[in-house]
Amino acid sequence: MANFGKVVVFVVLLSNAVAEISRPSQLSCDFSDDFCDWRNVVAIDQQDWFREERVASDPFNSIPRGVNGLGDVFAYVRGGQGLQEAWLASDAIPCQRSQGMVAFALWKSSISPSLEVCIRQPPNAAGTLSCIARFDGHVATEWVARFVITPPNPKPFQIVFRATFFNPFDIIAIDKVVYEAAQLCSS
Ligand SMILES: [Ca+2]
Repeated sequence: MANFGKVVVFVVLLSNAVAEISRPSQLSCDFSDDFCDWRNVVAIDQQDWFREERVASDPFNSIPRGVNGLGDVFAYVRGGQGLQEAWLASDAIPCQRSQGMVAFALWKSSISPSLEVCIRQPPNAAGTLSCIARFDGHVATEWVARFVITPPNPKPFQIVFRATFFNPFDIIAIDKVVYEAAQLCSS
């Protein structure tokens, strides 16, 4: 019975485990090789983030190149039928003693979808996100630089990019993510 209890505890821990970063730069990512310490979330949302050097739904909705031109891979997600969300979540940040910053390049293929930068706390929480910035509306059909200040946070949390779509042809892409924070706390 004691062993059975241990197995149950282990499985529960495993299913809720989120890797923890030790340096802010682990979340700085250009997506050239992989998603670094960012994870495509499944089950909670409806769409998935992928990596590609160009993507097109139709002549009006395309991301024809990365920030540094064709061949420069970025992360992107497309809409689907009806209201669709796609989350890209960081590994857990143990805590942030002072203000931090997330900077990134954004390309939104049309006006309707939005990209939010959110806090998920505690890590892997199933509930609603607490979003600190939202990028929507008019677009430049080009890569644009964006940044968000992340407030001090005394407990472990994740940063989540949440894309929200209403149109299956829309695309949102991000690249050159940089996360800076003066001090993380060791847990
Ligand atoms: Ca997903």
